[in-house]
Amino acid sequence: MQKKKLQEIFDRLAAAETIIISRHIHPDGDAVGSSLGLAEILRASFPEKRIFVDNEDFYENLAYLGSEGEHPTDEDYKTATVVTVDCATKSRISNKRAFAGRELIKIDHHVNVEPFGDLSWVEDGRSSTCEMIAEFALAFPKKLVVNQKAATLLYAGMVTDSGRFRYRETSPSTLRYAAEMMEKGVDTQFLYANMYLEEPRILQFHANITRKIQYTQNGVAWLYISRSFRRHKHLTMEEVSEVNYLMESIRGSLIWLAFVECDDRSIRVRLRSRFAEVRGLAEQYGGGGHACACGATVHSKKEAKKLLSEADELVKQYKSEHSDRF
Ligand SMILES: [Mn+2]
Repeated sequence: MQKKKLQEIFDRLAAAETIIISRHIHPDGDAVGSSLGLAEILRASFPEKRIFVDNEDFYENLAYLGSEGEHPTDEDYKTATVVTVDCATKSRISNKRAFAGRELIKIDHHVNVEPFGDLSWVEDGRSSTCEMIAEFALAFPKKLVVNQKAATLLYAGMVTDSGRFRYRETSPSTLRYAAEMMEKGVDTQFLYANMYLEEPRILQFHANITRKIQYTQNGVAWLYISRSFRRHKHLTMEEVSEVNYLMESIRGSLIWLAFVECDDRSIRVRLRSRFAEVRGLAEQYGGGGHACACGATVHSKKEAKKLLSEADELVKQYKSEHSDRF
């Protein structure tokens, strides 16, 4: 079944003259790694094809992974096979022209809440889309070339989306594919220096904000970052959105949330958890994602409070049923 799917994808890509790759908006390491990584594999394997990566937003904080290069014209789309990677829904594709191609292939590891495309390979249990792209490439060793650059991009996405191989979706094959990428000469020291080193001003922000972590009765840890605070401290949305990781190792806090006020005053909620799943909760607030890492949006502090109390209820319930697990 799996083999047949990979073969089908390979056949369509091998037959295409032009291939255009897009990913989700507000990209993370997996979105950038899988889009640029797949493009690099296809360029190295099929030098005669025209391969583009086409998205409408950029990624300052991931610029070290490289840029997309030249973008396709409307004319290019007419004969193109479009591939979307790491993107669950149409509205999250960072490309309004994604459906202007001849056909569309969806490759993703989020829950398939909105199936789309002429062909799709979606497995929500996988730790990253990069892992799937690695599997795809390694399935055709005689035909697909994974060079050092492609391996570095895919490895970057595997490391970031799996929380350095800690999250529950990390499987034996995740590690095998990561090892295969390392064999191709990934410069892990360069990658980690870019992924995990902080500017002193960000460290200062983390120190300040850590003091402001609050807890609900049953241990949901949460932070609220207002628009004025963000502006006053000259922080970008991306910089403040990363505060979740400050709360991820608090004993007893099985769910942790960051509320971040956007410029339009809507409030972005980033939900993370261990053991107790939060995706259902995110979905109630127009969001989604993975079982233990997802996002949603609320429109008032009152609604934020409601979400918080529902998260608290989830922790309470989980703790009452699994007193041996945390
Ligand atoms: Mn991903």
